[in-house]
Amino acid sequence: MTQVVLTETHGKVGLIRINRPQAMNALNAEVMAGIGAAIDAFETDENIGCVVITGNEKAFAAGADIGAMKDYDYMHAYKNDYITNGWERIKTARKPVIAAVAGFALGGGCEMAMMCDMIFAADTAKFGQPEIKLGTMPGLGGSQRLPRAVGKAKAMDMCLTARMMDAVEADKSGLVARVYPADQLIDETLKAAATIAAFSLPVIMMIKESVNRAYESSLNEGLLFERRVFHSTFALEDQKEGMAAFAEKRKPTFKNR
Ligand code: CO8
Repeated sequence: MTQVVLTETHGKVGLIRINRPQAMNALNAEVMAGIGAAIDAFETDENIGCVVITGNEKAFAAGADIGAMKDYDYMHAYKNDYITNGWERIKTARKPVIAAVAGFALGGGCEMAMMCDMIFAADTAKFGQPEIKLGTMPGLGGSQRLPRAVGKAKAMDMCLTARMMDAVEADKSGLVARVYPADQLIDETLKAAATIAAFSLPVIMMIKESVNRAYESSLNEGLLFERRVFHSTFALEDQKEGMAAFAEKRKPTFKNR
């Protein structure tokens, strides 16, 4: 049987590939469980410092699997808390997760990309929340994360007209961190992930946690959180090593503690 989620490690980087090419990588419970299991494994692996999630050249993921959900009724969706259990593992990952998006990232695919800490896009990437065309709406965070990423006007436009945003517009609008020619996307994303993973793991995690606070708290609460976490870095051997190495004009050797 084909595995719908494949994993590889590249040095200190864990790579997760969604592998349902015949269905444009549409997301179903099996795919999400596979992604969850891969994240669990990379989170517990001391050697991994950053995770990348990607699809294939045609699609990151073209949404939730329409075939699987088309006959659900309200009671089924509500009672089973559809797309909750097992679908949001990325959100709770403590190591950074980068989405490397080529081709379509639509509906749940766009939402899953936005659940990651940042998106690197191929010049072929197309983002959209076209659920309205199916008589439904974003359900995995699209109506909340998209406005925070691109502003209310563009988010309304995309969710209400179902239009897609290409890589140039996504870059200009702040939805993606970087854009690369499609054939360089994975290499460049892995390179950036390796850069991150070479730093001190506790510091990586503290920075991720602090940046995420910017979305989840008031400015003052976020500033206080940042200040306290910053103070705590002075308890790290890696802070001593990083600053000593700077003073001694040498490369630091971080021990992740
Ligand atoms: N679900 C199931 N199968 C899909 C999906 C999907 N979302 N998208 C594509 N496929 C299948 C097609 O049915 C087709 O299968 P087959 O060859 O057996 O007919 C195959 O993938 C190839 O697709 P196309 O022939 O349509 O390829 P095109 O290049 O012509 O078009 C598109 C590509 C534009 C991506 C087109 O397939 C499309 O519009 N797909 C649907 C996009 C969409 O509406 N996504 C939103 C889904 S709803 C959703 O995500 C709910 C969000 C809330 C929950 C989120 C949880 C993750």
